Amino acid sequence: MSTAPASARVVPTTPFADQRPGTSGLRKKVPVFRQPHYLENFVQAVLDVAAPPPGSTLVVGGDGRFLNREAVQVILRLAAANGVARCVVGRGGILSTPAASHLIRLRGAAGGILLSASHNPGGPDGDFGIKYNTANGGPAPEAVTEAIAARTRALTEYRTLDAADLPLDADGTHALGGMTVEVVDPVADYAALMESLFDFGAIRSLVAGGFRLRFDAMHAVTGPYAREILERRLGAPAGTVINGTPLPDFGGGHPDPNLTYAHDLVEEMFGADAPDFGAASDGDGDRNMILGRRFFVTPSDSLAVLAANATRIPGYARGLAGVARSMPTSAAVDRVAQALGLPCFETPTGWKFFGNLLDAGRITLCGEESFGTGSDHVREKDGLWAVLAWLNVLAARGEGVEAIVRAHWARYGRNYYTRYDYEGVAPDAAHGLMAALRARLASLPGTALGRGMEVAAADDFAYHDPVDGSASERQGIRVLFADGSRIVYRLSGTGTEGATLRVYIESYEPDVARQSMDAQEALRPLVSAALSLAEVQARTGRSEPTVIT
Ligand code: VG1
Ligand code: CO
Repeated sequence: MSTAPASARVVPTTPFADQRPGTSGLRKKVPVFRQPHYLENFVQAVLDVAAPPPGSTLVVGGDGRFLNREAVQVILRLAAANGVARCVVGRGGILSTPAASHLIRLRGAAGGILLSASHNPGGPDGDFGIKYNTANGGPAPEAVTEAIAARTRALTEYRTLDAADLPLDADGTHALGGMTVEVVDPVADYAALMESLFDFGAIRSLVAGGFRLRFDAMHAVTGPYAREILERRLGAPAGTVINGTPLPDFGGGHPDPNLTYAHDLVEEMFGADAPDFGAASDGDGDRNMILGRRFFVTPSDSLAVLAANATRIPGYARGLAGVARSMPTSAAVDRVAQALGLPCFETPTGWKFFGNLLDAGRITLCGEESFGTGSDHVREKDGLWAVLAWLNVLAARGEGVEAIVRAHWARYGRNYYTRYDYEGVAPDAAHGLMAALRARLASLPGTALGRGMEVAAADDFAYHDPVDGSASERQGIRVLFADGSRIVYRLSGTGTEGATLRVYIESYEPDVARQSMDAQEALRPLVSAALSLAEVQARTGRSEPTVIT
């Protein structure tokens, strides 16, 4: 145990007006975070609001992006000066978001401070982010993030220590002022949790039998996790994990697992000698993309397929308590819930809204259309968990990805789905578009947006948490049609430049003979109705979206 000389110090500061957490914590450009006192202010606000009781532990770690290392040292000094008893830190300051969530729960920590801007690019001009998770391992609920935002605007000083940086690249224990800092293997506990949920023997046999898989870690945090689990524990050949070395700038790419950004993987999976299964994860390891040979599984379908097949996985063999999806996520999982007689909840966008339902044991699986899938094993979405769940189902059923999804559609119907993102829109234009839609909501029911497209209902989604009764209003505009088709409009809460408008479009197709269309083709009339209803081109000046998923 080494002892760093340390003396506490109170630093006067002026509050920052722009430290309001969004969908998933505070996300800003790196130069914003590098302003003097900026990070310290936010961390002090978190510590003031969290007020960890005497003797408590905090978990600290991040996805390894630019500024991660420096930020961890700053957080440790503030935690020590604020009387935190112990900090558990991933070696090298690294923890994937789901691994951090697990560690908080495993150690009975009061909470955790997670450093990531998820799928946003990193580097000196890229994005950085910081998020507070509570004792359940999940993102702080809205009441807490609101209190943190209020505190950031009121702070006039923060407490830190004058102490040298701690050596975080080897496991071990250090003293920092009166606090103990424990540096741990970021992978071991998480890998053990995965092994407790899934049939590793069956997956090992599948792989040994010649089933070929590829995992793209996108130079982000999951590289070491995937190598340990897929290559070492499940016996996949070396090289199964590509882009497996985490880099502070993710190799210059967007660590975003979708068809646009995971290009190395997509090229291989849609190429001549494609493996049987492909997957990718994002910057902090909580997202996942699942591919079969020349076949893309939408995240909404992935959730539905996993719900329908959950009892084939040892960790879920006793069945599911219920399921949940975020509002813009397709209703594919609702059909499964209906067939299985399971409760199904519709929550606002963002994982924090699943926390109460998971804690109360009302749901077991949940997911979002934005490549997020997870369960009650942690309180974050979990990219590698989803990959292992799929591998377990594939091993148990002995069928391929495409065959399983097509059989699923044949039984439950297919929800065609797409999302249009307009990034970097002038904020006034984006807010104006939403305001104009809101103003028309009452007059929409009964109007036809095109042939056979009569609006059945329209609203601005409001959520009433069935566990604690809290209300979240204005969570996105829904335009609903009698045949189950939907259009949803909302503004992103994770962007760092201008506003991002998201338009989500879905239709339902029960007829097997009509389930093999290209999704863009199938949704064309609904997409054009959605864009003209909101006057997207006139209001944003954009004739094309930035990204289509
Ligand atoms: C986006 C997604 C949302 C997800 C959030 C955080 O939010 O739409 O579903 O929960 O990112 O994901 P928004 O507000 O930009 O639409 V990530 O992997 O932070 O952690
Ligand atoms: Co993420």
